[in-house]
Amino acid sequence: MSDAQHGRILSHHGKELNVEYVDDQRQPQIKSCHFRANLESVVTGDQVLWCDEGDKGVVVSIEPRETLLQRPDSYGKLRPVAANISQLVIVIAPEPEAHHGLIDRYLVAAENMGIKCLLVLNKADLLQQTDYSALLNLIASYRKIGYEVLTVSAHSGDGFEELQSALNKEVSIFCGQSGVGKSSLIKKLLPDEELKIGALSEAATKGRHTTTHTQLFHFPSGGECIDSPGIREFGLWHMDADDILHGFVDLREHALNCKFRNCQHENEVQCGIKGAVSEGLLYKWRVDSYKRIIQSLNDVKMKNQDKKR
Ligand SMILES: Nc1nc2c(ncn2[C@@H]2O[C@H](COP(=O)(O)OP(=O)(O)OP(=O)(O)O)[C@@H](O)[C@H]2O)c(=O)[nH]1
Ligand SMILES: [Mg+2]
Ligand SMILES: [Zn+2]
Repeated sequence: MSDAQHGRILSHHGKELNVEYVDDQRQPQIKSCHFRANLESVVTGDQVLWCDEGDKGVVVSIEPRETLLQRPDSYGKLRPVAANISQLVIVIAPEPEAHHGLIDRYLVAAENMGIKCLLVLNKADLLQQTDYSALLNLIASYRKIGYEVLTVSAHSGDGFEELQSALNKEVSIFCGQSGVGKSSLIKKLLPDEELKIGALSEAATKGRHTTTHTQLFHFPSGGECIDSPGIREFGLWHMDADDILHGFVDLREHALNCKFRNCQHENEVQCGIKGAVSEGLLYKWRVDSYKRIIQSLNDVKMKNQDKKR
């Protein structure tokens, strides 16, 4: 076996890893690798050490991660999604319908990772066809809270200059529901890359995701983007109530004005959150969204206690 050398995980599919490295001629190469069984989950974006074993390589260690996006799988086990990312790009569209609950959860995750968030409304070409005022109001609200929202169309190319410049020098992961056009956006940015684009009807009706694994792409001008499979739910059970509040950037300052440290913002006196809602300083739907997430943490806690009994 050769000496260990440095590499970067471009994709992870089952037991297969694609590792990018620089060869003796300083040229970028890709090697198909597997990983040592004792290694914790290796993910796209990881910096690793690997050894050449001929046809295949083997990843032997993961270098310390700067950031890690993770989420619980359907069994509640926490799974890493991607490592060393600097920006979360939350893609939404008029179709399939955007749900603010999912957006809020992504925002909480990004705030707690200390990375940038960018909201991208794709399929802007559809906006003329029907009345999407609810969606446009939602976007206006996120802008007011302080988030950047770009309006783009992977089909027409509208908004792509702004999108490209927001992605420059960042390592961005594209997240969101299945069918919003994450892969279509990346394909439009990088026409030479092979990416599968799915028919929306299939994703919506059969719950099938076109993209099945997380994959990293380079921009010629610098910066990288990661395509990921669409999701329906994003559990935050691995976080505590303080993390959730930290993730609601608009709520957290008002919560400081609550009289009680453990205020539930329901019927307590001197509640900073309720006060801010009545003064029109906070959106009630954001407060409700926050409470729903807190409730979901409590539900999981109760379930776990029941199991132990
Ligand atoms: N009208 C319109 N349709 C779009 C646009 N971008 C993507 N689509 C369509 O939306 C559908 C889904 O696109 P994908 O890029 O596969 O969506 P995805 O988010 O990658 O989906 P998953 O991989 O399943 O998570 C395809 O039929 C695309 O042609 C757009 O700007 N306008
Ligand atoms: Mg896709
Ligand atoms: Zn309160």
